[in-house]
Amino acid sequence: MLKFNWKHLGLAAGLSMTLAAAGCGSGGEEESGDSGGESGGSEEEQTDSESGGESSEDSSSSANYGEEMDYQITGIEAGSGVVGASEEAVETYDSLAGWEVATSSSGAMTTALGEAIDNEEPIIVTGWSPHWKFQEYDLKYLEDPENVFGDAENIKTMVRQGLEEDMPNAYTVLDQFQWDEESMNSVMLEVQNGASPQEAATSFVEENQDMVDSWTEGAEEVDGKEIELVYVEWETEVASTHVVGEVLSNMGFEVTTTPLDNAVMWQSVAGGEADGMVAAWLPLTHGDLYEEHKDSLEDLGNNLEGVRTGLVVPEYMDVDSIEDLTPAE
Ligand code: PBE
Repeated sequence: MLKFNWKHLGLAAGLSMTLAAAGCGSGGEEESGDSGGESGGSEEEQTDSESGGESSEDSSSSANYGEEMDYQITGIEAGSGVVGASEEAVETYDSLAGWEVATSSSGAMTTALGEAIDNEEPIIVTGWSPHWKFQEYDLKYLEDPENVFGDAENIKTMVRQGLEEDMPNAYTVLDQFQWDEESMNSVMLEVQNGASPQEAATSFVEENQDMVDSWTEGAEEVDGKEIELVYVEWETEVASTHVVGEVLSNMGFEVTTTPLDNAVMWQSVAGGEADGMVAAWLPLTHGDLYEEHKDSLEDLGNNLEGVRTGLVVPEYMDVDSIEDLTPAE
């Protein structure tokens, strides 16, 4: 049913919708090179290898970074909160005057990050945790003295109004669903290692029955009732949505999980086309979307505490703060 309503949502979400319809994780990089996102050319290599960790060269090497990166921050999907915050950082910090946030996809961002690290080139990405990039690479968040990216935040569950009456058992589970970073990481890691999100969710649920019991407590099984959960294809949300979906499916629900563009995800739950989502990063990352839709949604509270976003760079870069960067002009 959601499909028929997409068009009425009236958002310029064409690209993401196409990717979503293709239904595959971080695919679509080739379609998303709209405004760049590729790390700089190869001629920068020499400059950078000279700067390898010499603190005496701090100022000169950080002065070169901007130029080497073409004054571009490697972003992800255009509608994501962390891209919005990064654009605000560009407005806020004098050190980022003249910089641009190049939007692409989460998959394209991690590819660019991996390539830059292979070549020890400078790169700044719009980052967040939990994310496997921190296990895979030595990375650091740039300090954000103006607090544009906010403090640690939480991921919350939002459902459509009326869900409690229509599907009290699903409501109970969504209300009680809460886990921790380690659990989420374990599912993300399995997916990263090649399992499908469905397989990873199935084994997580099998291996964590106690946790699952605490989510389903007081909820009764149903007989094939349809429920639709929406999400965005960020690894964190792929993991949580499939785990909740698996739990509901084991209770007898016919679960559909639909990947969407961020703004469309919020709008579909607020409009009642979808039943719920477990992907709301608040108070800051999705703060605008929450403000826009909060009167039409039911907020079921945190499902994961202590997440974070910011500008992330490889450890080998001689910058610690956003203020250490140099403006383009
Ligand atoms: N993220 C992951 C999202 C929320 C979840 C940080 C990429 C965003 O920026 O909107």
